[in-house]
Amino acid sequence: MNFNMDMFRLDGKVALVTGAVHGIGFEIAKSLAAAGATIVFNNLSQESVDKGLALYQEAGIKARGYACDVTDEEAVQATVQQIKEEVGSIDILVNNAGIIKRIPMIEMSAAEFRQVVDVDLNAPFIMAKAVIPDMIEKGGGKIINICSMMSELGRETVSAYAAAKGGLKMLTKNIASEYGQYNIQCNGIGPGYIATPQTAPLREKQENGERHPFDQFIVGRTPAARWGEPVDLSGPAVFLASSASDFVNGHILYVDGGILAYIGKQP
Ligand code: NAP
Ligand code: GCO
Repeated sequence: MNFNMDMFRLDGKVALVTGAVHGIGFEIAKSLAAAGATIVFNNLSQESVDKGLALYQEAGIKARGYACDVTDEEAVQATVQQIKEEVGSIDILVNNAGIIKRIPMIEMSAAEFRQVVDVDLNAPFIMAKAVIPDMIEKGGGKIINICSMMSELGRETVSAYAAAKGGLKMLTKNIASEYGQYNIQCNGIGPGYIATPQTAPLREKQENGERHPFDQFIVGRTPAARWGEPVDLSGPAVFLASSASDFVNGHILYVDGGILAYIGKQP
């Protein structure tokens, strides 16, 4: 087969992007829609799903939204079945829903640690498990797990998040290993520091009007010398969702402005 640009098209594909009502998930969903996919998303409450539906409508995208907690296996199985009946079986799953708790490890309760691991690691397992049987039956599918810098690096206060995102990297490789034979590609995107509600507390202006020290730290630590924008993840997401990446499996594509390549500014 010869290469042509249509390999990046997603026409006729059903894409479920979890937690896609703002931030990274919403932008990824918009890019998959621009490439031709039918968009389905979920969020915790009907209220946030309704807000999401309004945003998609504003963006000119016909999306379907479902209230479903990604950590609830029964609810996930039922929602995936409902999507199959109402929209079609899922061709592309983007495990985007995620939370972070920034608490020094020795002050963090085991319940708080478990909650982060539940959403950021157990839920992608639950979601992938729910969609893989239909992908096998239809002869293939794409799973994209939203990993993190913290799949590779640690830092103060994010022990649970780093443990979960490191685990998600290995879950990605294992799904690729176990289901690659069925033409299922499971890859990760590792965003660098992206300006979204999740990172807003790290970018807030100081009372004296100066930039947050963490904001300055990240810009200095990033060769691109800026925070990422959700749209920086669009091209990588379309690539990994499309047949242009059919021989890419178990890979984590870091989209970080070069952070992981950089030792840091010399003193
Ligand atoms: P965000 O704006 O907070 O979006 C996360 C979404 O997930 C929210 O809509 C949230 O719902 C939803 N969610 C949380 N728990 C859920 C659950 N149990 N069931 C269903 N939905 C749930 O964060 P973001 O920055 O766009 O992050 C998206 C993903 O990228 C996350 O996995 C995050 O860890 C990862 N990431 C972010 C960055 C960054 O710099 N921003 C970098 C690397 C990786 P609510 O609206 O109700 O809160
Ligand atoms: C933090 C940040 C990060 C980012 C992201 C980096 O507190 O260090 O929230 O963890 O959200 O995941 O890739």
